[in-house]
Amino acid sequence: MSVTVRSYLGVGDDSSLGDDVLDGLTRPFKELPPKHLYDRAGAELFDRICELPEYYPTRAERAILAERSGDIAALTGAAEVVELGSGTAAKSRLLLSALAQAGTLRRYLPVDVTEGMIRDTGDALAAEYPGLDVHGIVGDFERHLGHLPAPTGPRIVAMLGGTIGNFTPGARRRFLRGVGRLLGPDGALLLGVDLVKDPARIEAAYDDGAGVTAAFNRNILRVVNRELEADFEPERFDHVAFFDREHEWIEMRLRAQQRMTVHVAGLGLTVGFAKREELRTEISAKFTPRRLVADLAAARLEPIELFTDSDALFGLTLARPVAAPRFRATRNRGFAVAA
Ligand code: SAH
Ligand code: AVI
Repeated sequence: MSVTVRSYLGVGDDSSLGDDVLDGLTRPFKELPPKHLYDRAGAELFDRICELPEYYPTRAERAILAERSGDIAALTGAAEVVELGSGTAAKSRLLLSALAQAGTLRRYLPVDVTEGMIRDTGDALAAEYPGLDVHGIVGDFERHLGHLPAPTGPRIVAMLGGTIGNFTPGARRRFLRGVGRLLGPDGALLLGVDLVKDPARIEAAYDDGAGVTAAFNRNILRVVNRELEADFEPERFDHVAFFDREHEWIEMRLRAQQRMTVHVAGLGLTVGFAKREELRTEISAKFTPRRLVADLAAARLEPIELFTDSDALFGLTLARPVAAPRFRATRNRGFAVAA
């Protein structure tokens, strides 16, 4: 058993917060990428969101994993699990236990921007699963996946919780193509996606009665204040969450209650907000089976299974690389796809 943790977030890098603030707050429609929601406080708020009555994705995905992890273990024979955006790996334990029980599990490789979470989760899992090697990567899954070691056996790359929905559609397909290259020939992708449903149900999940999601959303301003010496007053921004019916995604925004000027001393930047001006902090795309299959196909992946919970709220797909076509020469010196 061993626990190794490597960090690829360089000193002062903090997953490019400075660049993102400079880019995102100086354009006409202001935006910050959702990865900055997750410092330690943000990660704790996300854990509380997962327990909320309105936030169904975690419970639904946990139910699917509880029922199907044995099937996934049998279908993949996986020796290792790479988990992208692993968080506290609460649900991942269902999968790891099924693989351990099948006798194939050797290594777990969590990837997350939040360092404390990788360290704590790595130590906890190594203690829970005797003989398990943990190789944690503290980094940005959009920039640092090249640092993953080569597979040592059949590999599952898992992205749970619907995190894939936080990409815009073009970026999502590019990302999936990159992930496909990590699988190796006998690997599989395990992807959790929130499904399209009644917009009122989705909006309630992102605007809970206890105000936990609002606190999670405002926390991004606290991160910018702390890391870049900014003077945002988070309480002067309202939490906004609405379902965009055209794109079929939910958006989280922060709306300035009045006109204000914010200073980001660390960047020498002054930013003006008009009254009711909004800053987008997250999109969370919802999927139909058709959209999911099309995204996978664009990344040269094909579904082996699409599992859902009993209320069809959430989907968990197991996908594999599409076998490369084999070509044979034809008589007129063209090429045909071999059967
Ligand atoms: N997989 C867990 C956690 C989902 S929350 C679950 O299903 O409950 C999303 C997680 O992804 C957080 O832990 C966050 O820190 C991480 N994350 C978000 N953007 C990231 C990025 N660009 N690179 C690495 N980790 C990221
Ligand atoms: C992690 N991610 C998939 C969550 C989601 O549902 O998009 C984050 C979240 N945002 C608001 N509530 C939860």
